[in-house]
Amino acid sequence: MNAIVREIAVCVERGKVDAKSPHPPDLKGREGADELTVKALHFGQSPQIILTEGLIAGMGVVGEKFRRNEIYLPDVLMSARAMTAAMNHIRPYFLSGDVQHKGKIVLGTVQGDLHDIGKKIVGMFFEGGGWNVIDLGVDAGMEKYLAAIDEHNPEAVGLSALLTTTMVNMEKITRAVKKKYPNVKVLIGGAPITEEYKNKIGADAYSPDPQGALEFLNSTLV
Ligand code: B1M
Repeated sequence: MNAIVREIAVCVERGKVDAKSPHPPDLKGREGADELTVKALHFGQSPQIILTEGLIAGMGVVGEKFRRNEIYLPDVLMSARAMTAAMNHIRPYFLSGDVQHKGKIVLGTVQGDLHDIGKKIVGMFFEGGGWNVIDLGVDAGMEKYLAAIDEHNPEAVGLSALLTTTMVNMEKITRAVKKKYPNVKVLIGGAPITEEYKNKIGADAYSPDPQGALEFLNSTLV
């Protein structure tokens, strides 16, 4: 793997945001995810590789360490900041040149859940694939989804959840959307979600990754 991409993964893993950041102390003064991502792009590194082999790989290690109690919530938060700083630089590369959008999708992280990194990546893929994304942010409940559908008249809604305790909130939102707007497709995803769960709650599709989610929109709605 490219050395800069490996360094970016380490910055996400260690929560090193940028050169100014004093955290972690042993990397003080060194470039962080912010500067290294700019550098990698400058040297022609593919944004896709930076995303998957740098950012997502680094965050995978964070998740493992957090699960084993080797790091704590403030460390995870710093890693999320480092990842967000880097994503701000690669996002423009995922944007579609299409002026004419294929359609609209309302996207959010469900009620009670504050994890938004994966949802933002999925949104980036949708935008890159020519879809107009209405992002409801995090902690979005049924009323927020229904109001957004009413206002924007989208072809689909996307629900993301990262916690086993919040994925249950997808059911209420899905059933309300399908009842009031039967033609609007409901697509769900996030680490704890499965195909069985999708069937149980009556959603139209589940994808474990952004590529599959985009494929669903393109194959079903275009
Ligand atoms: Co939290 N957290 N967290 N966390 N966190 C997890 C999810 C956890 C697995 C960590 C662990 O124990 N190993 C665990 C959940 C356990 C469970 O329920 N099964 C956990 C926990 C317990 C918690 C708290 C409860 C901790 C606490 O307070 N004691 C708390 C809950 C807060 C809340 O939401 N109410 C909490 C808080 C946080 C932070 C705020 C510190 C931070 C989030 C910051 C942010 O998002 N802005 C955070 C983080 C960063 C993580 C981990 C480490 C990384 C998540 C992430 O960004 N992954 C995570 C462990 C892990 O996942 N390895 C963990 C990278 C991202 C690219 O992947 O989000 O899976 P992901 O998205 C993927 C796919 O899932 C898919 O595509 C994305 C791109 O590849 N996808 C979709 C996602 N949404 C989709 C939608 C689709 C289709 C595909 O269609 C619509």
